[in-house]
Amino acid sequence: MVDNLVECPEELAMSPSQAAELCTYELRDGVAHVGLNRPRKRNAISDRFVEAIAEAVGRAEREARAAVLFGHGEHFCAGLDLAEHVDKAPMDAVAGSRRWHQVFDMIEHGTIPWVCALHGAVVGGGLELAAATHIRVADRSAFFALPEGQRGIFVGGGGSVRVARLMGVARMSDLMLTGRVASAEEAERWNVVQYVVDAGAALAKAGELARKAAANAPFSNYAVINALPRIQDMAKADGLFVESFIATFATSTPEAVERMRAFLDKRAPKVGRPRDK
Ligand code: 1HE
Repeated sequence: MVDNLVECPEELAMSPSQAAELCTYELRDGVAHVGLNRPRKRNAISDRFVEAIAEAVGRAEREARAAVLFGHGEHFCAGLDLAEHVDKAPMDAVAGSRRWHQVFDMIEHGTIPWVCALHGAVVGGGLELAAATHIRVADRSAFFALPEGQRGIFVGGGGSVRVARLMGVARMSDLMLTGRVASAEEAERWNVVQYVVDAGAALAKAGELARKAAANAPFSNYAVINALPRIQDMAKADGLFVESFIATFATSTPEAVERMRAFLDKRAPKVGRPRDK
């Protein structure tokens, strides 16, 4: 699934309890709930924290049909752990960035959909992490920034690809050049989040959305999170060609046949109008 996966360096290997301290994990109704758990440092992501995220993501992939990612404490995530990063040699910094890419790729192009619940700071690498998930819910306390320019660094967790695709290069350049901080409402208008809810309500909403996604056919979900973004990278004719093959394969699966029959036999619900939901 993940290209060129590099093993976790030995010095970063953690016991399950050490990883659990940094990332909480709970399986509810087939949905994994992964909580960033370093609130005293505003969930700033250190090398060990990246490995804890990798471990939780791997477990969710094995056990769940969908997952929710959220932050414990007052903020979703303050991005890269600057205290650790400040002393890094260039080769360690590049290896760290590449490891973020691998772990975030496990989320973006894995086998299950991820819904992110955002509140407080969604900053730098925190925004890059959120951008690797498939659906983002922000509560009204959430604020979005890319202060890399102010810190003298650059995005290194996939932001130049994922965040730029969500909000566009012009908006991303503005955030990075001027230190602009966006509200939850702006983030929704900019295509960064798909839902804005009242303060404190993001986790419940994310859980509700994840349960809906978990009820889909796993192959359909797999195609949405793996084929759809790849097709955007293709030429139009290539994308249409690939789409036909995926659609044909999906149609031939026993689960699709049963799901279509269930609708025809009136055993499955109709599509409701927006106000019915
Ligand atoms: C940190 C970090 C961090 C907090 N690395 N230690 N990210 C940033 O540039 C964001 C920097 N953080 C902030 O602007 C603020 O901390 C927040 C707006 C997120 C939260 O403010 P607040 O008032 O709730 O918390 P605080 O008092 O600033 O921070 C509490 C502690 O967390 C404090 O440590 P303490 O020892 O004084 O208690 C902070 O130093 C610590 N802390 N954020 C390390 N980021 C792969 S490339 C990605 C590149 C980036 O992500 S660049 C963006 C980095």
